Amino acid sequence: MAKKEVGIGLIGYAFMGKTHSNAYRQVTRFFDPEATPVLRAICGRNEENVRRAANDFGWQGYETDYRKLIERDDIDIIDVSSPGNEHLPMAVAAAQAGKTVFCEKPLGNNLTEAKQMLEAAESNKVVNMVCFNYRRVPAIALAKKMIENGDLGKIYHFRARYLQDWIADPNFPLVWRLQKEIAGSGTLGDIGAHILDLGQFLLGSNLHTVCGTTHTFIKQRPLQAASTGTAGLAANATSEMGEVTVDDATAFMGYFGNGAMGVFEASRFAVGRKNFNTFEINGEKGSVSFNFERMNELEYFNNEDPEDRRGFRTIYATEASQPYAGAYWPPGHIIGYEHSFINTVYDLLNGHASGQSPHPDFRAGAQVNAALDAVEQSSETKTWVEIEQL
Ligand code: SOE
Repeated sequence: MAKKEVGIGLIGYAFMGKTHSNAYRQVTRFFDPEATPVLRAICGRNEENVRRAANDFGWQGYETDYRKLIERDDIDIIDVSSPGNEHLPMAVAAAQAGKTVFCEKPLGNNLTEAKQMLEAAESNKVVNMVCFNYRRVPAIALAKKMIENGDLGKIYHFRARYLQDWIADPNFPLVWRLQKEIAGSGTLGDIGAHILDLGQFLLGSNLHTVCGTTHTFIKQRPLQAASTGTAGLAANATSEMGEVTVDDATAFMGYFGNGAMGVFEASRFAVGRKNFNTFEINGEKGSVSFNFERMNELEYFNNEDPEDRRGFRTIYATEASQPYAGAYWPPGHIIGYEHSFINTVYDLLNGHASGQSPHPDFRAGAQVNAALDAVEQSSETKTWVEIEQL
């Protein structure tokens, strides 16, 4: 029987707009979700750009006002993939209109905003989900399954580093991700949020206390030229300078509710590291280690192997018996970055059809915001900070 069609309205047409568009287009080629997405309209303020995006990414049409998009009766899911300062009004309006809301990370630009979004989603009883796409990388989902299965036993350490280098050049322009009023924070909220979320997801426990620092290496940068393209992270510079108002790098440590120690580092100044999203988890029975730049592999050490055979082994997360992997190619025929979004959208569509919010819901997203705010507070006060538990 044909599945029920569900109308999608996507706000944002840059990097994330492109990854999400591709996911809605591809999902039914690999999965059989309980609702079939129809790409009704993509939304952005610049009409020329959004018209081009609608055409390039395969949308039926476009809107230039998000309120109009949300009002449309043929749209059931509102996808907020705009810069952070717009998440709050858009997600709240979508929830008030009774739509399923799917929002890019971090949920809010701070905890106060995230709480308002959580309240709107819960009081209007709408399905809600935050796009922390790395949760659905098959190797990471496999690590989660192994931890839940008790394969690592009691967890002692979660150690994560998310390193990039795309702003290491001091002449790289002042794009929106470097402006506090738009992005909320810098590396902390952009990529630190991912490793925080992964720690809380994989350990099944929230960070409770934190001590950390944030740092800005380059305080002035050339302003961005209007000629800059819309997809990806590249941008052109002008000769005029402006102030960088967010952090370039952060490091923090803390304790999870289950007693495990967490150590986190995120930087966009790690030259040579492109999307080096890594973690290692050590438990009483074994360890797992992951690096996104080799995203189809999970390193596993089993401390219960015979002593003379012990060592880290590489598991290829491409077996049909492993999470999500069976939807794609035969074992060993690897997948890429875009598939993490396809897997996420698959779960979103099933969540919409069943009325159950898939993980991570707005509560989990707001919990990440609570930890991000606590890191900033710790950096300012040079003290340990208790993280509010939602
Ligand atoms: C830029 O740092 C960025 O695109 C992030 O915004 C994404 O969330 C991350 O997955 C890749 O890098």
